[in-house]
Amino acid sequence: RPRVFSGMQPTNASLHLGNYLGALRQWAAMQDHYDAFYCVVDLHAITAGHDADQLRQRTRVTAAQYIAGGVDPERSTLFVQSHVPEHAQLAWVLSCITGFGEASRMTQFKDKAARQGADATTVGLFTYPVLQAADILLYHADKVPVGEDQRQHIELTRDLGGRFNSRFGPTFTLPSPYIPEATAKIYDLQDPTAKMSKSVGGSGLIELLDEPKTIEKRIKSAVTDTGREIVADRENKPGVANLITILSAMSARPVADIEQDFVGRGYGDLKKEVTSAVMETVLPFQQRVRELLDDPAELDALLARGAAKAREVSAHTLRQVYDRIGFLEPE
Ligand code: AQP
Repeated sequence: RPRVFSGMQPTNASLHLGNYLGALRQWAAMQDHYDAFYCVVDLHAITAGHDADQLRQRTRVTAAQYIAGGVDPERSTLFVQSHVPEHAQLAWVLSCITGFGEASRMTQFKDKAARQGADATTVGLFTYPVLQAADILLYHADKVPVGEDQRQHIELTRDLGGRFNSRFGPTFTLPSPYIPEATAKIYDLQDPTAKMSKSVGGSGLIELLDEPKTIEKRIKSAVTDTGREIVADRENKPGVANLITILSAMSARPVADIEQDFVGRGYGDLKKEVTSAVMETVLPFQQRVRELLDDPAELDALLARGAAKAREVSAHTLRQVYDRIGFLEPE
């Protein structure tokens, strides 16, 4: 079976609707057809400042959300990145074949660094995409389900994998991004021209573990426009288009049907339907996360089993890489 790899950072207490629609939901759907590896990328989560106790807690909460979102730890390999040392080890090797200029062109780094300021920006944030390339290449992943914002990083992963292969001999599979167009980018409800984002936060964010009341309030106060028409016009009506995208994805109804349904109705109605569609997923999701967190020992045991499975692949890949580049095998 072809392989799939993806991961998310445990940087917040909750995943948001963009993470769910852009990534997690695809992960769950792909388990049936792929040999799937899903990782809580905690090494990535320390690139922009963090609190240790919070990280411990958020790593478990993120893993619990993967499961609540449909990842089945029996069918997929679900693990925590720092439990598998080969990620950091391969990242070092790849960083030695990455051009400084090449890494400097990563737009996500440029955006985040601009937000943080030069003194607060770490070298870890700069080399983040190289670590991400290592995550993916270690498992010989064919496909990487992500949102649109990750396309450039997957391109870099292919470049680095290809470069290594041509310098040292065929070693890595070159992955392709898997980015279904409809949910490639969910926008901020307050600024529907910007992607919904954990690090930007604010009231335009729908967090899956938020109080249902808060979620309802945020959808109610989503920015629309002064017009009346309910059409998915990204260019002229980005707020309305975003709400339609969310409704369509959450209720599995085609956009055209929704537009048809809302002819002559108002934005208030649209927001009500978005709210109930979101709640239908979010309420059982929250319940499942609570159950999983009630038994952290069981969750930790499950993650340990996942890490052991992941290492069966990653240790083999790293050994091959070390051999190809001329590191002596230890006695
Ligand atoms: N708004 C979005 N629409 C669709 N997909 C999205 N993703 C993130 N935001 C949207 C996808 O979710 C996964 C999260 O990966 P990550 O934890 O590495 O975080 P990220 O890509 O950096 O995006 P976040 O979660 O909003 O955090 P910020 O903006 O703070 O960095 C990825 O597959 C991503 O594409």
